[in-house]
Amino acid sequence: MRVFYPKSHALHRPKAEDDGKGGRGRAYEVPQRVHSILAGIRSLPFIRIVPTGPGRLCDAKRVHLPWMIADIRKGIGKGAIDAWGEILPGTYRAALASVTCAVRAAEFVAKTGETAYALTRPPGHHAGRNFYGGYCYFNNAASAAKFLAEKGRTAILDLDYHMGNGTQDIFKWRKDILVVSIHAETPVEYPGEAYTEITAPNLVNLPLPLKASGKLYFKALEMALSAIRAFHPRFLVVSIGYDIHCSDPQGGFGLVSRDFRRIGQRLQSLGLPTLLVQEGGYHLGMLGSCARKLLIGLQDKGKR
Ligand code: OKP
Ligand code: ZN
Repeated sequence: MRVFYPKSHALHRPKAEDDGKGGRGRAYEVPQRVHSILAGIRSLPFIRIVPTGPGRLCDAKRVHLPWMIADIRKGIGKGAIDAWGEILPGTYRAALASVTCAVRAAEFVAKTGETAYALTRPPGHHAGRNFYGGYCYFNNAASAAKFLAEKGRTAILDLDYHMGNGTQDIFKWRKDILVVSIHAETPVEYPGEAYTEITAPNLVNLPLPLKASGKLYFKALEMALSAIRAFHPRFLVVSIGYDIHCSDPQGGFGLVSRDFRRIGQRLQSLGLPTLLVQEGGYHLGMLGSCARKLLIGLQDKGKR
């Protein structure tokens, strides 16, 4: 299994963020997230970690309108849909490196048929064709999926706690890309009412109540896997967010660390060339073990 991460992700280094109550609080989407995940998986014998270099404009252009890319590059901020799309001096370069990291990992998956993990940061699934926000600027998973869809039908499974409204905006109504998403019900949770209820024949939304139990979660996961099998894809892209862990400060279903191994096993059971793309997950002390268990589960050949 190959793990890619953008060398320059730390150019995007928010210190504080809107606390949703009219004030400022500590930033959650920080460089330490990548370091925590790398520390958790580094000793796995079956992975090779590959840092990726500067971003390529073409990777953002695959899924975003030119004005939106320029908006972020110049720091204008017109495309931001909320307070969590702040553009800092290093944001554009980090976000572009992040989307290219995902596409490079997709190139590896297409070439080898093996599994790859793109440790992208900043994340991407709230970025749509012409908008961004929720810590996201360019949609890493969507750009990678679009690349893969040129080679064959591609299913995206979004397992982040928050609904991937950007990914759904980009791919709604496409016949060759399926988007299945398990998330905490909006409008209660981010992204809120304005971005919920995207309906199209190729979108399968499986909203769960806040604090849904592990039992309910794995039921939803089985439904998601059925929908993916019925689509007969050639590739699988998984938007993974460790904010589904019960102790995450921004989310939390009733999942504990060992559940990530089972998630990995269930994903592996599809038998598809798979690309994992990092989205959320904000408990810095928990990210490493979640990632480690997920990758071990993906490697459990033939289990479950
Ligand atoms: C990004 B990802 C509201 C806080 C909202 C923004 C959440 C962005 C989540 N009290 N914070 O999907 O993990
Ligand atoms: Zn999230």
